[in-house]
Amino acid sequence: MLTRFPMEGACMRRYPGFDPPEYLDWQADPALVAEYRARLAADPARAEVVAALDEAALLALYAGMVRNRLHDHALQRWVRQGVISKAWLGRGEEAVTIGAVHALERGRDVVAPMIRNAGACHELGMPVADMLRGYLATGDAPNGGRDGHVGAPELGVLPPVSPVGDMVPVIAGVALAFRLRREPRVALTWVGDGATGTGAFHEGLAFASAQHVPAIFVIQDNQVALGTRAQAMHRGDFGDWPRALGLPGARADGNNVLDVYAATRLAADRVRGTDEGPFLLVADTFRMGGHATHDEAEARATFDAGLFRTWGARDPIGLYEEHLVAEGIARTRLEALEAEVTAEVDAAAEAALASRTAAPAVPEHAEYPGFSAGVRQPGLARRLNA
Ligand SMILES: Cc1ncc(C[n+]2csc(CCOP(=O)(O)OP(=O)(O)O)c2C)c(N)n1
Ligand SMILES: [Mg+2]
Repeated sequence: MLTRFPMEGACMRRYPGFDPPEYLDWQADPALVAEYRARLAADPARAEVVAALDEAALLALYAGMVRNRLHDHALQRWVRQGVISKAWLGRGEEAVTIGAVHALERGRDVVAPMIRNAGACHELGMPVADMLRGYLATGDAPNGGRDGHVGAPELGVLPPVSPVGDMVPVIAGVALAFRLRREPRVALTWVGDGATGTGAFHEGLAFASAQHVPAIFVIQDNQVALGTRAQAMHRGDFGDWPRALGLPGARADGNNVLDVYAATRLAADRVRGTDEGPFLLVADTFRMGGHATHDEAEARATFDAGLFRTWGARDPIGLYEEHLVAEGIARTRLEALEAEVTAEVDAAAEAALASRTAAPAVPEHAEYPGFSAGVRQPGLARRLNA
């Protein structure tokens, strides 16, 4: 039985020590709930997409965001316990990942998440235990324990890479293949506000644009990159970029899962099987913590506390709960679903930990033919380190 932290007007359990302080005693601000619901009614095309969602689909979006947050809590717990040294979280940005992924066709479309979009993996079918095994680098992790980046190409999820922006040209290529083969499939990747400054982003987008590929690029504008505020990196507004680039585009409230869902679905409908793409979607949100678990305090010291307050009040899970309740879904229904997902993630964490003894890391997995042989050349390692 779950012990529930302050419950009045909120559903999801809050976790002192893991949740950002702004989420701990989260109470819905009626004005923000009204704004959230008004946003969904404002655009008739998006409203129609949302209206077509049945209760099961609405609840799946809820479960997906809760799963995403609890996956992050599991990682935070391990960092605290010294099981792993650090983790990258998607806290406060769950709606951008979950809304976009649910709008795609599972088993057909392909996504390339950033590490902050880990929720894409579990929502496209990767067991949470496998995602966690990736962090533990066990021999049975999806990538054999090679590093912390896991994906499942067979499920349509490419593994993330460290160089930010690099998945833009990759996804452009995937989408080009779809177009050349005349397959009605869509490829999507998220790009951070910081990563929009890379050459890879601009080159990839220019290529995708010239080739009219069926891709969606989501600028996930969480307003910060490492310890730098977006204004220090950019002038102007991302909302102007689609027009500047001559591309179809739109803006979504990145803390409103249904708005992201509808915007992505409309974008996918537009580029699927046509030469209208690519589509550039700008999603506004905020990183409710550090770049990763190691610099939470630094982020708090660097960025204005008002930002955390403003965006903390817009917790994408809390606001969605209020919307669902206003739509007639009982809080007890949401609580039961949350309990189910909590049990699922707890069991996944246990299973992943068990892999450390059942399937320890395999040193040979760290070797790549050619490259590893090269590094073993006499003197090369010393020269590389020089
Ligand atoms: C090409 C490249 N340059 C620099 C880095 C170092 N780096 C890692 S994350 C990061 C900031 C990314 O910010 P943003 O794109 O806004 O994504 P966010 O972390 O906010 O999700 C940087 C500069 C990198 N990984 N790759
Ligand atoms: Mg950013």
